[in-house]
Amino acid sequence: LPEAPSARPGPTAPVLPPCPESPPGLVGRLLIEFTSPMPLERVQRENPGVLLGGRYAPPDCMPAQTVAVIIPFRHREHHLRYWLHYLHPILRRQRLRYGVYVINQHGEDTFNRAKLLNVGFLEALKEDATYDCFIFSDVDLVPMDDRNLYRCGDQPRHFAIAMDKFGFRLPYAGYFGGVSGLSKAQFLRINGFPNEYWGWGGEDDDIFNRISLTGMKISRPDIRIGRYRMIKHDRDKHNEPNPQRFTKIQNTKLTMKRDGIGSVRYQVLEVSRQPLFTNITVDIGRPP
Ligand code: UDH
Repeated sequence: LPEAPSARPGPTAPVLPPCPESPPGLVGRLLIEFTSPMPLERVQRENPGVLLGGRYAPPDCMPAQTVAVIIPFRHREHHLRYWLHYLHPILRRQRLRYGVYVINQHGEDTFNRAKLLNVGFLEALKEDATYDCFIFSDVDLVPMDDRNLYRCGDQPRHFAIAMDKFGFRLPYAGYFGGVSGLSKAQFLRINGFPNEYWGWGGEDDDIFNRISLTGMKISRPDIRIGRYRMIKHDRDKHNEPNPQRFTKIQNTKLTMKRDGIGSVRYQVLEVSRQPLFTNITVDIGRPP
């Protein structure tokens, strides 16, 4: 494999000033719609500054963090095109140094979102050990406001707090689904995410429990800024609601010690650097 572009200046590059705390040039509320088809060629043409593998760094300043955006994925190419179309320009305006990783579950066994996110954390770090902030985003969620900054803070962050499908409100106080962000240290402190939630549901509540049990608190944007559009879709095959989820989330305190980033087993089948993202196809096994 050719060396990954690091989106970092080389040794001879001039020293850049630190990026400002609030990025200038944000536009605020955005018009997001999913009606016209979105060819990848167009997205590529409109994002010439994005390097192979979906890497980007602002040309004129040095960001404080390096952000890996991790997307759990299977058979959602059409959603991914919209996501790339909307997110790359937003992340660029936010003056982030970032890379986009699509973690593609191989085969047709039951989907496992949280395990894919664990894989993304480890594989992104293998590619660039300087990643210190991880944003975990579903492929079908697009922020409606670019002031919702995709970066990490002193507490784990929940970004998708006002989704259209929930009437632009949190569905419940402990909701941590959709789009979230943890620094490397925060992620390791909770032993990463659970690997044992197969099928739909519960894994986000388990992550919420892990955060609370380690004494951290969720940080959230203003409700007017944390708005999201979700691309409408039917339930996927092989991601049926997991009937075990209700009992499993009662036991996070016991399970989080043995099940997490320290115990994840998988096999990477392919890493391919596309113009707008890095695709990692992985065999994560199947439920016991
Ligand atoms: N995902 C895939 N492929 C799959 C399943 C899930 O890529 O086959 C990823 C994708 O990033 C998705 C995320 O996992 O955004 C979460 O899965 P989801 O979109 O199925 O979860 P959500 O709660 O929807 O958004 C549940 C089914 C809703 C059906 C509603 C019918 N009106």
